[in-house]
Amino acid sequence: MMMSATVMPTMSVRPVRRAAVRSTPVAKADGVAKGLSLGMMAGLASFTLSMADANAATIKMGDDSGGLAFVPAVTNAKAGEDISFVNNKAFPHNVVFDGDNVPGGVDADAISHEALFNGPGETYTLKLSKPGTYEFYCAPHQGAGMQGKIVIS
Ligand SMILES: [Cu+2]
Repeated sequence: MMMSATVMPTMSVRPVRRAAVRSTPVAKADGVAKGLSLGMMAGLASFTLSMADANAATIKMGDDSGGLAFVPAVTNAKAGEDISFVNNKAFPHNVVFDGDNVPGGVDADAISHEALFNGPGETYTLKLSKPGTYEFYCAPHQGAGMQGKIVIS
């Protein structure tokens, strides 16, 4: 009973104070608040973008000038990270992991994408959980040396 009696007066004072502050510089105060929250949102957006970049690797199939290559030829990634092969130029391409050149116990067929990519931008995303070196090639262009490596740490 005593406590609620002491709390009541302070609670009734607060709305009065706020109203007094707002009555003079309303526009300015709102402008600052909006600017701040927009800035914070922009910061948050760029933070999440950079986080996404840090957790994904992209390998182009065909270099930008139409060369028969995976770009980059060697990709370093972390276990469990998204690794995306993106069809770029000079397709059709595919991604065949070499059973003799993947870490022991890894099923090379299961991580390969033998179906051909025929359209620009077609993407194959996989995750590799076992550390080590994974070598792959493009079957149609193996003779031309279209091959690459992923090193998982
Ligand atoms: Cu190819």
